[in-house]
Order: sequence, then structure tokens, then C-alpha cells
Amino acid sequence: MFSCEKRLSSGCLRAKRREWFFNADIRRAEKVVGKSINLALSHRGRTALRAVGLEKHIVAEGIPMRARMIHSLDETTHPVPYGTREDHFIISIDRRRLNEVMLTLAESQPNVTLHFGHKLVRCNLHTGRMLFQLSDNINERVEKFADSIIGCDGAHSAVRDAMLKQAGFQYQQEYIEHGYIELVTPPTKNGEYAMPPNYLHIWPRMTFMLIALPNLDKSFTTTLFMPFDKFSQLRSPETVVDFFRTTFPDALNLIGEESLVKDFLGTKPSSLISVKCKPYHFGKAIIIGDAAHAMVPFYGQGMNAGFLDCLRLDELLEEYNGNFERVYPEFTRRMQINSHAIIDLAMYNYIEMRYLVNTRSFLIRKKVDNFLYRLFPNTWIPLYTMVTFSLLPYSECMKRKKWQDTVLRRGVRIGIAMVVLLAYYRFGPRPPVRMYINAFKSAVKDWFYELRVRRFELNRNELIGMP
Ligand code: EGO
Repeated sequence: MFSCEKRLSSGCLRAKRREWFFNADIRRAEKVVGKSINLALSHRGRTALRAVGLEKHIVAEGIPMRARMIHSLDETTHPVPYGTREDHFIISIDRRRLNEVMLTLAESQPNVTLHFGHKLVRCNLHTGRMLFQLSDNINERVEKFADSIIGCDGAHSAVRDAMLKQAGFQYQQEYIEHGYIELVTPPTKNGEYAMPPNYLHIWPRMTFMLIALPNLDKSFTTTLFMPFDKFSQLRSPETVVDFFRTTFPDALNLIGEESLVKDFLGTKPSSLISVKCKPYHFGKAIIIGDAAHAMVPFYGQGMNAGFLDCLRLDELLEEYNGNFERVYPEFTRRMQINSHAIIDLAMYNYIEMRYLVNTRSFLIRKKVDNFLYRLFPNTWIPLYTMVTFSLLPYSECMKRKKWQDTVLRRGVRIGIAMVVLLAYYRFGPRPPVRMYINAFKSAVKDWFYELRVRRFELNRNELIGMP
């Protein structure tokens, strides 16, 4: 999706003509391949939708998920609430519906034109020239000129490709070893949800992760994350069913063997890519959303971060009276560290979730987090809660999490030291008490010194620019 801005009367943003170009019209697509069917909408995404008057509409078409439902290997389930407040829920929303609503609103704007079947093949960031290939006729090319180009054309952005050739553009991408496929958990024979609907269902199994999000038609979209290696090992109906029987027994019952085998062997697993780059603008062009910061899906923030880009860009355009030359660098300046932070957080989750040894460790982590949150609701906000239910910049969420970790570590060490000290005082030889006190004092001093060093190193690492 690209916007080409044409100033009709300079200065006034509303009067500006905006043209948007799309590869395809998702509303008319048979099936959207290689993209997940549902998306998790949370506070950041909702805030952006609210700004364009779409929040109520979209929320009404989504399904609230108020807790995770953890599925253990022994087929027991454990709900863990997302928060303490009534409004602490995330929303499962259908990608196609979401696009329908947004496209229909965009189309109704007098200054907006949508062009479908236009695939960007080349663009000049400095002249604003864009060359499109038409899907109706592959040999036909269309040329357009714009005052400004907004590239929100996804993880494999063509606008970003043009930036790659610019001196000073930093770029880093990573394909992770996991791929994913989507399976369907159909409604029961009575036409009811096969599992409780208002949950994000998670089957944590170390390197294999299964999640299920509810749909309005009473089915669940069930996504399996697994290393590509493993996908290529499971090539026959028997091995697939066996794998599910030993790894996700309850899910196998709900999906059904026949449909599992059909979906599993009939679809090629999609890959997951993480992209960091800097800056987000060159000449007349800027990139936002996945084009600027594609991330792995293990935080459920990709769409939310993209929508927030739109809101922040719009606010800046307002603030600088539509002056792109000033808006674009400012956008990069403000968004960069936060985009990088959520990319890292998503990647940490990918690693962290894999190394959770079993469902129990997952549960314990979540329960300890929630417990501390109840105890200190203003100071000890779990990372997931900050990221999902607040507008605190992603980099701030990360900083607070680091602080929590340090406090926790310090607390544990002081606790251990106290116990050792008391035991020694009680059972050990008995030199003067003052010696113990001095030893304790210098130990505390050492810890604080170590903390300062670590904080300095953290900051220094953050300062060394690129990712
Ligand atoms: C310890 C345990 C530390 C996406 C668990 C961190 C992500 C991470 C992919 C869930 C929820 C929306 C999602 C939680 C953690 C969507 C999400 C979470 C997945 C996978 C996902 C949670 C679509 C990480 N949010 N989340 O806490 O419930 O915790 F499981 Cl594979």
C-alpha cells in the first residue's frame, strides 16, 4: 500500500489529494495466502482506530480474550487473567473484516482514491516517481509522480528496497528457524465453540507452540509454530497424527484427524521475519508499519505498532502543518528506539517461550507476575501488561522491565545473604559482632557498585546506535 500525496492547495492537509495503491483488493481475494487470519488488537491499535472513528465498529466485530488459557500435556487447562481491570482484554479480529471496514471508510473520503491491482516495481525517493505493474496486464506499466510517498507495504517493502541503495541506510533482517501453519478448530456438532471463546488458548511445549484465537463463526484459528526442520520431518498422515497425539492431545480431538492431516500436509509453512532499519525516511519517502519494523508475532504487537505509526505520523503532520521535510526526520527520531524495542521484545519472547520447560513454568511466571502486580499495582506492572494495555513507549516498557529484573535479583541476593549471615552468626565461631556488620556493609556496597557498572553498560549498549 502506498500513498502518493498531491498538494492541491499548499498548507491545508485536509484538501490534499491522497492516492493509495494496492497489490490486490483483499475484499475480493479468495484466500489471503501467507498471512495470518486473525490478529490481536490491543490498546495501542485501538487508540489509533479511535482517532479515525473506527474503534467501536471494529471492537464490535472482534472477540474479547480476557485471559490466556494454558493447555497442559495432561489435557488440564488453567486460565490466567490478562490483568486486574475489566478493560484488560485483547481482541481477536478477522484480518479480512478489519480491512473491509478500513477500506470502505477510506473510499468514502472525498480526497482519497484507491487503486487496486498496482504493484510497485520501482520508485525514486528523490523525484517521487513510481512505476507500477498492473495485475490485469503484466506487461503494462503505469507511471505516477507524487509530492510525497508513504510506504506501508509490509515486511518485504518495495519502498524500503529503494532505501537500501542509499548511503547511510542501516538494515538488518532475520528469518527465524520457526515457521507456522494455520489449522481450523471447527464448532461442535451443536454449533457451539469447541473451547471457551473468551481466551487466548496457548499450548506451550518448548520449541513447539500452538495457539488458538476465536472467530465469530464459532471456530478457532489454531496456529502451530514449529521449526522448519520439524515440518519437513512430518510428511505422512501417520506421523502428523502421532505428533499431535503426543504433543497436543486435546487439540487433536478438537481439530479432528482428517481435517488436521488435510490442512497440515496441504499447506506450506509460512516464514517469520524480523526487520530493523534506520532511518525510516529518505527524500520524499517514508516507510511505516511492517515496512519499517517487521517483527516476529510472539508479542501480538505487529498490527498495533503499525496502527500507532499512523496515529503518530498524523499527529506530526498536524503539528508541522503538513511539512514533510520536517515531519519525516522527526518521525524517525521519535519512533526509532521504540520500534527497535518492540522488535527486540518480540524476539525475546520467541526465545523465552521456547525455553519455558513446561506448562508449569509458564504458569508460575504468569502467576508471580500477576501477584506482584496486585501487590504494587502502580510500580510493578508486568511487561506484557505495559506493552499490551498502555501507551507507554515500548522503550520505556523495556527499561522498566530491566529495572524490575534488577530489583528482583538484588532482592534475592540480599535475602540469601541475610540467611547465610544469620546462620553463621547463630552457628559459626563468634568473633566480635562488629566484624559481621562491616562485612555486610561492604557486601552491600559491592552490590551497588556492580549495579552501577551494569547500568552503565546497558546504557552504553543502547547508545551504540544500530540494533
Ligand atoms: C513468560 C511466559 C514470558 C503470539 C510467556 C513471556 C504473547 C506472549 C504467539 C501468544 C500472549 C497476542 C501470542 C502472552 C511469555 C498474541 C501473547 C505472551 C503466543 C504465541 C500472542 C501471554 C497473538 C509471553 N498476545 N500474545 O502472556 O499470554 O506471553 F503464545 Cl506463540
